[in-house]
Amino acid sequence: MKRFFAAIASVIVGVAVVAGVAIFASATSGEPALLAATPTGMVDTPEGPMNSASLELQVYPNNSSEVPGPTDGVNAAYASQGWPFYWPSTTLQVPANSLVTVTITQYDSGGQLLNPFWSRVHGTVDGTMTVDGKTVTEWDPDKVGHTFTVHQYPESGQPYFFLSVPLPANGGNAVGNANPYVTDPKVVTFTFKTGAPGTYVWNCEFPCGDLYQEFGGPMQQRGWMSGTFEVV
Ligand SMILES: [Cu+2]
Repeated sequence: MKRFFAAIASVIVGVAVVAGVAIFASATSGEPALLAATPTGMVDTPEGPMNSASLELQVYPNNSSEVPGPTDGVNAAYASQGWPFYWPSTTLQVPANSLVTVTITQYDSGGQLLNPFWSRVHGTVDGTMTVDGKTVTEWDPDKVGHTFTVHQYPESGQPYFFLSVPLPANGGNAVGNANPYVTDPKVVTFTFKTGAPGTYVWNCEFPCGDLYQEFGGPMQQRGWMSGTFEVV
């Protein structure tokens, strides 16, 4: 009988630990609300007519009264420390088998990438992006603010997908905590094709965080410099 109660007690403790970890993880992960691309109708492509959609994001050097950024749970600490973040969400969704155009308005400063691979555009139509209306295939690796880099989970059950663009750095008062934000942010646009549905992750490859060669802290935090990228 004693053994029976000990077994029951250990199961209850086990369940409590798992539930506790789940609650802690969900409370601290701060998964932002879903941001789905806006459908923009059919367009002609060399492969025939295709659905299209658009998505708009901003990158800020720090939160402010103008743009609060994520503030729930663990995010409150990042917000008070003035880390940069993608906005309005890092939980992104785009349609499958479509031509998707993303516009990112970049208000932050920057510096040198650790690896110049990330200074080049990868995975867009024609391998290009535009910066303030000008078409380019790369950016000076010493003047990058952030990158938007979508990649595959290490699994083979879904289509391969890889996309990466560098976001040019601003100079001037974008350095450090900038309030007000620069009035002439860098506007980056790029277009890519999606295939069959899949679930991917994205992050920034510029060392803009804390710890681990500045790849820790907000760099690995949903709502800041990483998120999910769903093709549906
Ligand atoms: Cu970054």
